[in-house]
Amino acid sequence: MTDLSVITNTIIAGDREKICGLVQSAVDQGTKAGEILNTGLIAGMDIVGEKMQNGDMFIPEVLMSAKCMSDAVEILKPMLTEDEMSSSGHVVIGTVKGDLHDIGKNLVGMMIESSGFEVTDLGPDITPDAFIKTIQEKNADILALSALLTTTMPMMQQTIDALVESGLRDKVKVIIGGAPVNQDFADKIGADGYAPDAGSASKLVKELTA
Ligand code: B1M
Repeated sequence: MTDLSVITNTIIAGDREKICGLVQSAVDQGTKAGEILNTGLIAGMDIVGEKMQNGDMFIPEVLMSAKCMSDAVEILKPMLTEDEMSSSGHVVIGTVKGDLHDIGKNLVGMMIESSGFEVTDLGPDITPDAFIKTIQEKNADILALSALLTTTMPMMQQTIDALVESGLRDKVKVIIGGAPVNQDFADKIGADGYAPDAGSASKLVKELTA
């Protein structure tokens, strides 16, 4: 039987050359796809998230781990039963209108997806209406807003206001992040949470949907 801790450690190391071979050999030896996913891969990404939060891993390394995770999931997808594939919830993410920065937001989306959520990433420069339309279409549980400019911080407030007006505010939790925002700002605009980095964001999403 495959030692799944080797897969966990390979995810943490972000070793894209090794991960697919290890996952395939675990499958060949009869380990269930769901077990490889949860005990091997997601466990690895959880540790990556913690290390990022503690400053023990940096953005390029985290990106390698997230890419490793995507490669591995592609192998497992056809073998996962509907139950094993069922996600922990749906997250709609985007950078608010007027803001073109998307590198941090992409990382946050990848980390959340790696921890077992379905993610619809709308990209940068997203209007409140576009967020609302997608939340309705996907029946989303979480709206994740990113902003990198002090000038686009008010757009986070406007997006939450539009959500209230649409009648959807009670159905979806809102989290925010990005260099110029903090917990005080999140409280002020009525968001449900703030995360300083991608690792904390994926932890926060889990807490809010638990
Ligand atoms: Co711009 N830019 N930029 N820029 N840019 C900054 C943000 C700036 C701080 C540079 C500076 O002056 N020192 C400054 C903002 C100042 C301010 O408002 N306080 C700035 C400016 C002024 C501008 C322009 C106005 C410049 C101009 O045209 N005069 C312009 C604005 C364009 C627009 O958006 N309308 C502009 C344009 C650009 C580029 C297009 C050239 C490019 C963006 C490319 C892209 O994203 N595709 C760019 C870049 C690259 C930067 C810097 C250099 C790097 C940003 C980045 O990607 N960091 C940035 C300076 C800097 O940060 N050193 C700067 C890496 C990324 C992984 O970190 O995005 O912080 P970050 O994400 C982190 C956390 O913040 C957090 O987790 C991530 C990972 O840990 N996080 C979340 C982010 N979103 C989250 C969401 C969450 C939770 C956590 O939950 C939902």
